Amino acid sequence: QVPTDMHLLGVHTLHTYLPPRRRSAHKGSYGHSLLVGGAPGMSGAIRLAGEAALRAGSGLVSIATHPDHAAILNLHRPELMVQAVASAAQLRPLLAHIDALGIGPGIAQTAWSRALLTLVQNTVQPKVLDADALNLLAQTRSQRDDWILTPHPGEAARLLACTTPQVEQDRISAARRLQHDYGGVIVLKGAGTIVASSNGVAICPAGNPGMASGGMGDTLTGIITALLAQGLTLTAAAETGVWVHAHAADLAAADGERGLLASDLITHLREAINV
Ligand code: NPW
Ligand code: AMP
Ligand code: MG
Repeated sequence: QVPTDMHLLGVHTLHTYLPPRRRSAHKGSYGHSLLVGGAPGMSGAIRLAGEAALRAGSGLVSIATHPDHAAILNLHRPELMVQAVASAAQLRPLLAHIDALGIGPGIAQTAWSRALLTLVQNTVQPKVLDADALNLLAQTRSQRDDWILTPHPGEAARLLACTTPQVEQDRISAARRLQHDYGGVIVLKGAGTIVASSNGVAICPAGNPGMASGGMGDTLTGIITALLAQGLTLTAAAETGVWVHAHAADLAAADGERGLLASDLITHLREAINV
């Protein structure tokens, strides 16, 4: 028997939470997303997050990234705005003009990323923390009600100070414990992604093992950030983003699961979010 506080995600999730575009809409109607990340060697992660945010319907998308590669980050995707940030002081002015932010893809664990996270985690906008932002959070263990954390089982284990097999053994309990310990909304990724909020738990039946390739989680960060920027609540953005991400991957897997790339998911995102 399914507990009363549990439900499945599906196309109804998208239709419930994401209204059709108004005829009089303009780009300001759909929010400005900021994606923060991309240490040297991992610029692709934040680029994928930014592209996914564009395809998930954010009116504007900015990326704040390491100065080493900022100048080339929007190559072949000129809709992306890119700012080089060498320090938290250079990131601060960008925060005045955005509606939601996502931090973590490819950000690594350095003095630079620590400083950016410290600034960003205290902003008023709703936010998504992923990847090494979560590994940094595991060291400070703070709690907020305005963030979505998107750990894969390895990151969840670090946040809970346990092992990955312990997380995988009872994924629902692990997601609930993360929500209890860190607040906000938790997206515990993997086959059958779980979204846990203080209102209950949702499970995503969509998605496929073609998604077991680098960069897939980075695109999810971009999608959920874009939905927050469009004004969805934390739970609505997390549930809708998880389903749309998995559905786009299922559309992309029509050509085969083996060799499926995060870029292929992005190619199908527009179709997935307009069903
Ligand atoms: P294992 O191997 O099974 O024991 P890490 P990362 C576990 C960036 N990227 N079920 C797994 O455990 C990211 O944004 C950049 C079970 C493994 O030990 C990050 O910033 C790219 N276990 C950074 O790289 C493309 C699972 O977690 C550990 C699991 C590091 O991210 C790639 C791996 O996690 C990448 O996105 C599952 N479903 N999933 C780019 N193009 O720039 C994961 N694990 O050590 O946190 O490293 O996730 O690769
Ligand atoms: P990350 O490990 O951060 O790159 O995230 C991987 C993404 O791919 C998450 O959204 C996972 O839920 C998804 N994913 C990975 N493997 C599978 C799988 N076997 N079935 C469904 N989704 C998966
Ligand atoms: Mg990841």
